[in-house]
Amino acid sequence: MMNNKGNTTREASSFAFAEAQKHIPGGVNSPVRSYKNVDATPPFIASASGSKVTDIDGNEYIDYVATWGPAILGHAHPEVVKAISDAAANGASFGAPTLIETEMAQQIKKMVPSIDLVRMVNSGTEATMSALRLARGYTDRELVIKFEGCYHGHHDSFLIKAGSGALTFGTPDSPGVVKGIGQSTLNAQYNDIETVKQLFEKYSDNIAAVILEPITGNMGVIKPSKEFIQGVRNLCTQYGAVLIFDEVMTGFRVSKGSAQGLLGVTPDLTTFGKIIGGGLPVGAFGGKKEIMEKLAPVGPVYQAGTLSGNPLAMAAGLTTLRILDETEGFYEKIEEKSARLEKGLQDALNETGIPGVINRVGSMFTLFFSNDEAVSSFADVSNCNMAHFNKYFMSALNNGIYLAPSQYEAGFVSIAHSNEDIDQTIDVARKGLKAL
Ligand code: KE4
Repeated sequence: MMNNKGNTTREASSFAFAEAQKHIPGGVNSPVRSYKNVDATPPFIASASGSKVTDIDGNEYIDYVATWGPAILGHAHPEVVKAISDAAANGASFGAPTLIETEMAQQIKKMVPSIDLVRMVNSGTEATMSALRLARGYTDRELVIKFEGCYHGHHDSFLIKAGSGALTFGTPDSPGVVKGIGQSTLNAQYNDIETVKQLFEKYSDNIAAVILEPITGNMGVIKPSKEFIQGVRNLCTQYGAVLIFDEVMTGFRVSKGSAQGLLGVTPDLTTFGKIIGGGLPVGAFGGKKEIMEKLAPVGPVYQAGTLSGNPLAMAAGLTTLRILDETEGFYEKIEEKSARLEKGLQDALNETGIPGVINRVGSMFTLFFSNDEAVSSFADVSNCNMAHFNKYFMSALNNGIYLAPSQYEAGFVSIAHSNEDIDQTIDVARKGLKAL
């Protein structure tokens, strides 16, 4: 609730955070939730419904974190809630094959034609880690090229100049990552095909895979140039490296066919997460039959998981994907909402004269506090005015708008966001920009 200064009070969250820090490192189960880089107390969320989240102080916020992407239908969608509760009534997990796992695989294949076979796991990290091992097993090569600022989860091979929380906390090379593993990871620059060419010319047939976010979200939203994304595809084909699109965030977010459907570039393997779990812990990796069949129990590359494909996560994820696939005009409608938000934010930037760039693809967006004309590289993001971001973020939070607490993240619009939500967001944004 608002105090007499027109700010939300978060007293209960402050107490809860102090208590949580006695029992959980940093009081959180994932670092970005700690608000450490914005030096504030994170609201402890009590519930969520549609486009809103409510904290334990009773403050309601219009939500653009969307639990970091999954909540494209909005929170507590009735059909998803029912699917989870119906599944739970039959038992949470069996550790045995179930019909719904096949239905889930069929649904993913229907929406993403590059997938011949797909394996379910329990997180995006597990998906990318497994996809990399598979690519190494398939090619009998070791090196992987990733891109500075891209984040693929916290697997050792990827915590080298990673994005998202690793960037936010300035720990691009996390302690504990075994030197040898780090040496098998090469970093190129996003949207700079020359840096990729140079690595292939130098390491040629030692490169097992190239992994990238086909549209980034973990250094904020950055679109690939056609020359870059097609160039990466061509180099992988030329040198026999496996091209992995990490679509954990973009999968079913930016279009029904994911980023690969939008960009018209086909990877060899794709990783998924977030939306395909409908809010429950799920990841997946899939792609060409000849590669996927190297995976145990068919082939020699081992990968496993106690709760992989469990009935509750499949129920939540399959219900979500079917709604996305079968609702007439779903993506057109969410595009309209997202474009309305983008236009309003751009108008607010223009009116206040605050330097900023908005990058948006479908319902994922980032407002960069940048003096540049465009933000299309990790270097551009690194030049952003972080002091402006932090002040803007706090103003939004104190006025009921729930954003990701880092310039290196994406915001997400759901189908549940109303025009009133969006117009209120724009008003609050204008107020925050004016105060900079
Ligand atoms: P998880 O292991 O967190 O499910 O997924 C890792 C991952 C892999 N690939 C991409 C493209 C991702 O965006 C992610 C996770 N995204 C972050 C948010 N930028 C998760 C939030 C967090 O770390 O708490």
